[in-house]
Parts: sequence; C-alpha cells; structure tokens
Amino acid sequence: MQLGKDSLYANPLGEIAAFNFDDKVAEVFPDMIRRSVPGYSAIISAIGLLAGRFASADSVCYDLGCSLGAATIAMRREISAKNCRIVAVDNSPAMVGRFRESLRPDAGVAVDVQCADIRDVPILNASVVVLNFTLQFIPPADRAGLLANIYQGLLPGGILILSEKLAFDDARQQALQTDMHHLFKKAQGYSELEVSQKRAALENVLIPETFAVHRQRLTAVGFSSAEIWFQYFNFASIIALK
Ligand code: GEK
Repeated sequence: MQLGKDSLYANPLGEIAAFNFDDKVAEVFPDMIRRSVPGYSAIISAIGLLAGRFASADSVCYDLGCSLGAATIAMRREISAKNCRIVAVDNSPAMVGRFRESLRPDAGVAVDVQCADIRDVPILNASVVVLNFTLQFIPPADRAGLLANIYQGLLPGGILILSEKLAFDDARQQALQTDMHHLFKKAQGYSELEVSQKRAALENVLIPETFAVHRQRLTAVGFSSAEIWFQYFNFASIIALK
C-alpha cells in the first residue's frame, strides 16, 4: 500500500469543497487520522483488547465505517474465539479497495470487507460492534435507527464501542476543548491554514453531539449502560453494553 503524508489542506484553496472520503484522502488516511484525532492509536489498541474479551465463538464482529481497517486488524490480532469472523463495512470505494489489497488472507479470523452504506447492512449474531469515529458522519436523524439495528443484532452481553468527536453544552468548555484540539493538531505539524481549511471542509459533514445526547439515545434504543472509557479533549470513546 502506497501511503503518504497528509498535506491536502496545506495550500490556500479558493473554494473549500465539503470533505469526502475519496482517493486522495484514502492515500494519506493513516497519517491524517493519527495527527488529527487525539488518542487514535490508544483507542485502536483498546478495541483489539475489548474484542479479545467480548468476541464469542460462532459470532460476528462488525467494524462499521472501517476506512483502511485499523480497528479490524487490531481485533483480528486479539480474537481467539472459535469460528468468529469480522465484517468490515465502508461506503468509500477508495477505502475499501485499499483495505482489500492490504488484507492478508491467512493472518487470523476471516474478514469480509463490504462496500456498503452502514445504514443498509443487516447486523446479525454480533458479539462486538465498532463505530470508531463513524457515527459522526451519519445524518443525526438516521443515528437512532442505525443504533437500534445494531442493538437488535447484538447477542445478549454484546458490546458496542462508539468513538466520537464530542460537543459540549457549556460554551467555555466548547471553546476550550476546540482550541486544545487545534493546538494538538499544530503540535502534530499542521499549520494554521491547514487547521482552518480542514475545519471548513468538515462543517456540516462531521456533526458532533454531546455525551448526554449519545447516552440518552443509546439507552433509548435498549443498551443497559453507556460509559466513556477514554477521552482526550473533545474526542471520546464509549462502551455501550447490551
Ligand atoms: C478507523 N473507523 O480507522 N456508510 C459506510 N461508511 C461510511 C458512511 C456510511 N453511511 N459514512 C461515512 N463512512 C476508522 C475511521 S473514518 C473517521 C473512520 C474520520 C465512512 C467513511 O467513508 C470513512 O472511511 C469512515 O466512515 C470515517 O478506525 O475520518 O474521522
């Protein structure tokens, strides 16, 4: 796989198009997400450990919005349950194509990579479902339906790992956490221009919600509990238990 450094927003762009997961993004994605999402690598490792603990024999683990498959690969490393398989789904052909090319066929449990909209994918016999920074790209009106489908497809005792950029009700927290995220990005080598052009591209594409909204929705669709297990500024990961 040919992977590069993210400089997509380094030069001034006259008009900033809405962000989308095309070939240019897929090519630099590992660098982009690692330098943009505080705690990304720690979350990926922990998804592997959680899958090792929760994946049960004869069940399916889902990685929804898998991009290049980082969470799938981490899960694959840790799952020892018999006859378990992973279904990884993304609707970006650029992501799915690259992920399929990089996938080693005999390196652990079977992985089925599907190019599809996660709102249309049946969730069946699931012990683990991962939404690692994906729900934030689904229109808010569709989020409850997707989560209800996941809840229905999870086996009793199953886990949903939901990682998201968060919003805050308190205006000072919102301003501070946003500033700290931008400082994080600058410390990772992004310029002021890159940070501001990327922010403009993500406007109305990535729609963050508060933890209170996430928890309320998760419990409304049936999850018995939802807690943050990791947070680094305005990026958090939630464990929801059936
Ligand atoms: C990781 N989980 O590295 N259906 C399917 N895929 C979608 C949809 C949809 N409706 N909407 C967006 N996506 C990954 C990182 S990135 C997060 C996930 C980020 C996909 C989209 O194509 C992209 O690959 C992914 O969700 C979001 O652990 O870029 O901040």
